[in-house]
Amino acid sequence: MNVSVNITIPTQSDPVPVMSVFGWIIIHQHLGYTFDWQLPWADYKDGFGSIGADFWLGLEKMHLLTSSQPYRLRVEMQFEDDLLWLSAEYWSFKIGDEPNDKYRLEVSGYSGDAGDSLQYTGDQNGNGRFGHYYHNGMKFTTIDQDNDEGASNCAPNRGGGWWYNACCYACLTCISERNGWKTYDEKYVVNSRMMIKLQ
Ligand SMILES: [Ca+2]
Repeated sequence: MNVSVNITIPTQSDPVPVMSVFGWIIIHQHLGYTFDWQLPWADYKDGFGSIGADFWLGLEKMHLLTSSQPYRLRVEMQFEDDLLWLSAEYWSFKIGDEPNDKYRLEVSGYSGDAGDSLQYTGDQNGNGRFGHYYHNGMKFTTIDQDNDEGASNCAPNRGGGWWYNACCYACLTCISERNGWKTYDEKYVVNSRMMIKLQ
């Protein structure tokens, strides 16, 4: 049950409208593949889209909220073909500041049925590109600001701004064949949303 609510962002005077689902605030929503997520740093910082459709709340607001009080993160995703909805939750979700941290991602306390694609360290045999796909602790990167661990910028070939490493195991702002949450499957994520709630 989605309802529109106004939230107050610490240090900002104007209330911000968002969609809320059972007390979870939607900070990102990606519906199908009509929206072009390849937007510059300024847009990812300030936010874009509309709350009932494709939507990004904005990194500065995410930072101000999650640095003022402890928040949880819930990611809900629908995959191609089987159209299953799966989820990944993190007990703690925090976005760093812009000057020092470039909106670094901090998550911990995973639970869910989609797998922990933000902290992927290779398979149980030690295979996989250990470390290259680990998103927790990464700075944010956009087409015009390369803060990722890859030799070049990960964003241009993948579609949108994200907490890339070198480059991604999870991406929810990418073009179809890159948009995924690969601890579940190699399938694309068709629809997704990220939501936060106070601990
Ligand atoms: Ca780079």
